Amino acid sequence: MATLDALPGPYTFDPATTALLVIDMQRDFLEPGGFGETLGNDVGQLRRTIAPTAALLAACRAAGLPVIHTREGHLPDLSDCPPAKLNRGDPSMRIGAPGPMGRILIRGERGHDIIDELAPLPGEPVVDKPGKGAFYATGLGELLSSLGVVSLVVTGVTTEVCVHTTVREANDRGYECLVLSDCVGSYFPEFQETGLRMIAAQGGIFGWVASSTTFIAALQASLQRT
Ligand code: TIU
Repeated sequence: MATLDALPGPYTFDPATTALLVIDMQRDFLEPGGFGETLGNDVGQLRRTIAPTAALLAACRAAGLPVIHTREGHLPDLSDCPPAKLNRGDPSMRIGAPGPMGRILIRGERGHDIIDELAPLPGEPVVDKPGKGAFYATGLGELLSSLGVVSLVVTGVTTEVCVHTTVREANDRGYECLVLSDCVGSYFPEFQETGLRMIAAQGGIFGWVASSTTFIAALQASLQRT
């Protein structure tokens, strides 16, 4: 077992039953010229997560933790995209519209894929999800059960949208979630701060929050003891 300082209090996990879940580190959200920037967002707010997430991936892979990536996106015929999600915003920038890196948030397009810096290794599962949460309409729950995972270390973008939705889904399903503050990002600094506070508030209503360096140190210390 390993324990680390977190908010609202110590987070204890067993590396043998813990997985890293990296949410939606896709070009459309993170790269200049992508969907996120097209919507008027500052991708720099998200790009600061790349370096710490790369270090985290290296540490988790070295420790033998399962690493699972997700991507938000839709089938080319949009049959998995409900009208309530599709018919929002400027029609020229909607899901499925031609964007700077292919059709926006469509599976198979360049913008939909994960950024090169954090590319999945062969064998690492990539869960394609049509919603904001990673459990809705995916096989993630079955995958985690098959791996015997009970604790989730969650990173990715954006803090208040897909990370939050996924953590709430996971919390309701009984997973103990640790969100790493420097490895999650929002286009809006105030949502980043409040989003993290909401997770750890009320005694950890959705989970725990710590920095990636704190988690990596606890992970490596626990493995040295075994
Ligand atoms: N992955 C994810 O968070 N999808 C979004 O659409 N996020 C926004 O903040 N828009």
